[in-house]
Amino acid sequence: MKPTLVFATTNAGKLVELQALVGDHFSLKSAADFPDVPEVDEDQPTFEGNAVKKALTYARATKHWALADDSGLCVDALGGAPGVHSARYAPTADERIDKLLGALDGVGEAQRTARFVCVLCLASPSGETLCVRGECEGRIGLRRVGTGGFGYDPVFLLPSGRSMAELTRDEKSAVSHRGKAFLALEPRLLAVGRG
Ligand code: ITT
Repeated sequence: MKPTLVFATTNAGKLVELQALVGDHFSLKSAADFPDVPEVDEDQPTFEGNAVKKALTYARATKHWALADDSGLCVDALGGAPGVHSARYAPTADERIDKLLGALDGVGEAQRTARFVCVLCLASPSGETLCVRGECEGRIGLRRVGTGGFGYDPVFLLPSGRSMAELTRDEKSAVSHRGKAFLALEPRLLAVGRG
């Protein structure tokens, strides 16, 4: 029987990407399957801090292995913002993109460099944690391109010139911050999956 792994996330976009990566090895659940677990206040100053907090909360409360993803977009011309505040930069995904494009109004192409960062934290029911980080370099485009992915993907341009939202799910995982973090965690996850 496959062990249970709880994705400590309420973000449907992350869930779809992570499901494709680990679904073969685990019986997967998400935060939606555990409505009694209180919402985690993501008040830590780092991606690592928030990822550990989310993973430990779910591992301890559910007594299962838990995996959390804390991620965001760091824009050089904005001093690394929105960073750990990416999900709360504005109320909706559309408004977040509008705010970002507005903040970069007048900033030339060469200065629009940015990176997506993802920290994955795996926590055991007894409270041990392992964190890995993945990053993806690119720049912020002048307008939205593409309909795939989620969040800031339509305005994140890869070195190829394509936006993240133009990639298929598998193409995105091959280059993305989340895909890279997952690769670093995969050996440990597979060992947990074997029991
Ligand atoms: P959980 O905490 O429940 O996992 P969340 O959306 O609040 O969901 P975060 O606090 O980690 O997650 O915020 C991450 C935000 O960064 C996310 O809402 C997007 O706006 C952005 N983001 C992260 N990864 C992204 C990706 O692959 N493509 C586009 N935007 C991304």
